[in-house]
Amino acid sequence: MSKFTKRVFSGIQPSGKLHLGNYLGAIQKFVTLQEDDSYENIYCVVDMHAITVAQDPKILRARTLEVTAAYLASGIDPTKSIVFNQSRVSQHAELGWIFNCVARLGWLNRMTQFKDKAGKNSERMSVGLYAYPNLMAADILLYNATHVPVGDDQKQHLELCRDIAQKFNNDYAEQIQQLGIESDFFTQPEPLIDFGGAPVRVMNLRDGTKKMSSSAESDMTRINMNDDSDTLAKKLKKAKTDPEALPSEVAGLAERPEARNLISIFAALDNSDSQAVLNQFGGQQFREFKAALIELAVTKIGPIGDEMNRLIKDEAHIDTILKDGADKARALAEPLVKDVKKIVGFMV
Ligand code: AQP
Repeated sequence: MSKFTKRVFSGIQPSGKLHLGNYLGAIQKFVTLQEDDSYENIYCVVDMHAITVAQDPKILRARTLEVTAAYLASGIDPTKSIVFNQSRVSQHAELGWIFNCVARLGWLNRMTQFKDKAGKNSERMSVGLYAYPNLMAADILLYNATHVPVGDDQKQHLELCRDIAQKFNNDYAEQIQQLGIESDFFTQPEPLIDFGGAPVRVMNLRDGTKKMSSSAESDMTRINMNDDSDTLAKKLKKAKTDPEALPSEVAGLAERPEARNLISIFAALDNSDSQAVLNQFGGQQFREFKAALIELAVTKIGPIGDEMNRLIKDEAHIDTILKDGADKARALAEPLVKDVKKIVGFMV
């Protein structure tokens, strides 16, 4: 009997530079959860998702090492959490295919991330990018995860994952029972989106209406986790603001996306909330606030970036961690997929 009552799964794609959105929306939460003994934590580098868009194989390897280094440098401890890369555990692909046959086209047609990424070129996009949420559901349900820490942008995919779990449980209720399983086969996972003071969504530094993202062309739109202190300071100094002084109440940020973003970044880095930050800086000009934000960001993110850069140089060490993690993940995934195969009627 496992000592854990809850199981966490989450992942990050090795598809671009890791930024502050990935840190505050995901990695910082992973570290918090790891400290809670009731959770068993599984953190994946989801390399199979990274090939859904055009990619360079030489860079994919480097990015996989970089995401792993970011996990470790942020405080994820491979002796406490399972850390591995997705493609090493083939059960992700097997369950992903079965879910392609469970999910409905109408469900996927509603996914806004595909629409955002494909734009007007949807005909030219890979089938993989379209079916991405089915593989994401497989990633989570393969471990019957109870909780999934993600940024707000992933909420819709999480809902689809829950729909897939429910449809599978319903469609195969009889076979599940025949296997001697009394309850639902797949657990409905709960998203963990807004906790620990993290902002719901970290926005682009040059346009507060867009999310901070690795695919934005200009590097000035984001803070990379391994930016050095000078770069970090330069980007925050140049971050877009407006001419007004900072308000004293959160309501005063409603029509001011850039101000709201910088305040919520400060709050997340400081483990506080936006109102507490405004209590301190309300009425002041951006220049004073930005100086404090730069100091805080350099203190919090600077050491993580330095440690990432140090770890990346030791490829063998990182690869050993990923291999060991994959062995542990496979031990959990293999029996589950075997049961799924029996349930759908495959000869195993
Ligand atoms: N801006 C963000 N604010 C809060 N959370 C964010 N996440 C990403 N961007 C933000 C969270 O980071 C985790 C990993 O994300 P991913 O690897 O699946 O990539 P993504 O969401 O596609 O991130 P990018 O950098 O924005 O990539 P592109 O540019 O390709 O869209 C997730 O938990 C996500 O919520």
